[in-house]
Amino acid sequence: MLKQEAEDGQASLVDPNFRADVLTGLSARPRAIPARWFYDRRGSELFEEITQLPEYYPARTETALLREVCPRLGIAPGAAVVEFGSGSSVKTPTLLAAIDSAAYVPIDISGDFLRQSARELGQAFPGLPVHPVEADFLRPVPLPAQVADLPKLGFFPGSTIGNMNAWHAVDLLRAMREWLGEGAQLLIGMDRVKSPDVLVPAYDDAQGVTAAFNLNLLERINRELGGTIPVDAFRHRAIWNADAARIEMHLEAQRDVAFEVDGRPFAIAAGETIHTENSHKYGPNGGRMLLRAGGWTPVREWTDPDDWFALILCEA
Ligand code: AVJ
Repeated sequence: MLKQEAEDGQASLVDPNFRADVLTGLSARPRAIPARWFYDRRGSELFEEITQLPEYYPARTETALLREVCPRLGIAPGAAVVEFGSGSSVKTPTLLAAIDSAAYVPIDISGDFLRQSARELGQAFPGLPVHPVEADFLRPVPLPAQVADLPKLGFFPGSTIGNMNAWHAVDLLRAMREWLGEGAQLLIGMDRVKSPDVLVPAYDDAQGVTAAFNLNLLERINRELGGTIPVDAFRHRAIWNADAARIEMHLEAQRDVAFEVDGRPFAIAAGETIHTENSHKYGPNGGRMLLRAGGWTPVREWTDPDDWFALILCEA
């Protein structure tokens, strides 16, 4: 990794995969950059703000569901809880308080955010060993040796699985099954298909927090990859793609722009977009089918009264 000197004088590391994904994505047609690069420190903070928005129903719906469901999960004591994409671990205490777990392994791509929330969680659950893993869980994740012999409960909330198209989701589910091992269980949150009148505002809120979250990707490119992107020339767009059953987020150029990233020139015409995120939504059958294709057997499923969000417990 290459050292990058930030404005505050702190050296930080630029992930070579970030550079590669950005350069490839800006050159591709349609232009697209994977959503996982939203989550630098600022992006992770903005995402936490999104979860507090009145329009963003998934977070509060899932949190309420977890409160109701966790005490009735019937997980055997002594499991290691392995959370994929733990972020600030806001939902985790609800799970950890309800089951008698032996260890907690949060995995996240945003390192300093991860360590801070791991510390806070350790304080909230004294005596519970916490083993944070800074990793992109889309690549093979080595689980800490300390939990090797414990039964595993995978925790994959937030409908993060929705960021992937079906074949990548299946690959990831199969990989999780490998990492978690024989006899593992998985508790996964999946967002349901619903009216675009509910979906679109959830990704295009009145306060513009989601817009800031999307645009922060361009700021991050400028910060970390020596970019000269005129961020104010881009506008946040959220659209419901009914055929693919997904919300798409884009950054649309409002005028012709020319800029450099990592010394390479790019030109984007007015009206062209950079596709930055997919958030796939699943019906009950589609969701269960995806899990089965990923090697997991759904054993119990819970939804909120509106059927907006589902929590599914699976067995390997
Ligand atoms: C974290 C992927 C579940 O798709 O709802 C929220 C990310 N993007 N608002 C989602 C997100 C814009 C979120 N996930």
